[in-house]
Amino acid sequence: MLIDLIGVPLDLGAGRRGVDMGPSAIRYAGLRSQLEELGHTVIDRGNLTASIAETLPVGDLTLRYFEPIRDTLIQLASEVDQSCSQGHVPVVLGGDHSLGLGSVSGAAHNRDIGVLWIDAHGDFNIPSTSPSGNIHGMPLAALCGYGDERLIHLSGQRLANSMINPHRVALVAVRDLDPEERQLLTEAGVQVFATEYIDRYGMYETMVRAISVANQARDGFYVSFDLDVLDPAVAPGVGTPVPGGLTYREAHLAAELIAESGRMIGLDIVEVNPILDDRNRTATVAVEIALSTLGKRVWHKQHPRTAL
Ligand code: Z70
Ligand code: MN
Ligand code: MN
Ligand code: MN
Repeated sequence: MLIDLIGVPLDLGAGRRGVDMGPSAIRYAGLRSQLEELGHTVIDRGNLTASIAETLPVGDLTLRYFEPIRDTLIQLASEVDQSCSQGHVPVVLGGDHSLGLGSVSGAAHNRDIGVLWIDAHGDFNIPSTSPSGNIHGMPLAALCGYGDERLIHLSGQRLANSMINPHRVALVAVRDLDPEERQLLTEAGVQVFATEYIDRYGMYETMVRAISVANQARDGFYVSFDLDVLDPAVAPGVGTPVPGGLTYREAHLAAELIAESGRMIGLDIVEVNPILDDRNRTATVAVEIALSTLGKRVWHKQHPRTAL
């Protein structure tokens, strides 16, 4: 595969500083060299430009830092669109999860794609339901056409053909939803595989079903992976740790099944916060998971598939 790394040093969408350093931490953990060892060709496109919180007014408190976020997301959508058009696989290094609105919009531009959103949170708020006004709690809603018009039509014309069908969206391992966010997810028809689903059916069945939802789209699916989906014991370096997260092995199994589908068209790795991390452990796990989604296996690639 030809893989484009795109760094997005953005933290304006989060409630605290630090995830702007995520791209450096992930590169430092050896992403490029390990992808090359797997046999991929890697082009590191460097970092996009993002503004610094201390230099800016917050703006509208129900949509904090909207304008500088929009400027970065428009660049990102264009880079991801280009990467996909060349037949490459974009791997976006975050950065806060507001960037998912840019990356997925770019991947969906004139393409019919599903989305696997792997996250402790729903990221399905709109300004009137958000408890924080933080845009990283809103990107999935905006991708599905819910929320502030300025988010939905990020740059007017350019992203007009980028809407995601919520019936092709699977939310995996979610365990922290705001009350009205829950209602909105139901209304939209997003398939929610909460942690209790994983406890009942196991990670294998959960992922087979989640992938089959996202895979209904003609052109494959995009994977947006928020590191806070992992248990805080495995990934301490995130802004909003939530107990009861995925184990190291569940996360790797999810990634291996994604790779096995052969249908992933792009990947986000977001919300790594080096300030809160323990000796770059979270970035290191992020790299390991990225490698598994891109084909790394411990042993033989063939496993008999359980009928579901
Ligand atoms: C809450 C909100 C969120 C990540 C926190 C939290 C959203 N639902 N997302 N941390 N990664 O403010 O909308
Ligand atoms: Mn998120
Ligand atoms: Mn999250
Ligand atoms: Mn519906």
